[in-house]
Amino acid sequence: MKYLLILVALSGATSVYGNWEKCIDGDLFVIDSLSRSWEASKTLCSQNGGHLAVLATEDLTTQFKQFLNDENLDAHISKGMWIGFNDIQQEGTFTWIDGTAWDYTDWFRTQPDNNNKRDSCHGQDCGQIWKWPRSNPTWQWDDDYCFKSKPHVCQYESHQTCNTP
Ligand SMILES: [Ca+2]
Ligand SMILES: [Ca+2]
Repeated sequence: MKYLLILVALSGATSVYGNWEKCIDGDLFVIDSLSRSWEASKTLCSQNGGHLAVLATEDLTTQFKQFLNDENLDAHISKGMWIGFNDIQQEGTFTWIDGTAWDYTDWFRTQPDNNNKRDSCHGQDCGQIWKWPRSNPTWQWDDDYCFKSKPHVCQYESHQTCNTP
């Protein structure tokens, strides 16, 4: 009985928050609006057979932003979503978690700033796609505190959903 109640609670959470899915170039991108730390988001994606989204090219990024706009995600994702890069290893040197070459960037004009007001030891080391200012969403990159809780985007490469004839 207790187990059943947990299931009910979980399904309730799904309807309150929500997921959005889109196939781009054969990969499935899934936005989970439930807030978690960057590390917890990374773990969740890999547990499900994917990884945090690697938006490593302009073409992919353009298609991904089109998806955000088509789904009107401004209304659901208030501050930003974790994606798959960080500069945890070496401050100022950002890398994609899957080893993809770092040869395209889409930073918001004031970023990355490694703001350290809330973490003087590490500063901001984890990547998000972000809309700022709120009145004119840009959906560009920002470095933020890895401990902060926010939605995230998982990427599932060559996913069956996207490759069924
Ligand atoms: Ca940093
Ligand atoms: Ca920042």
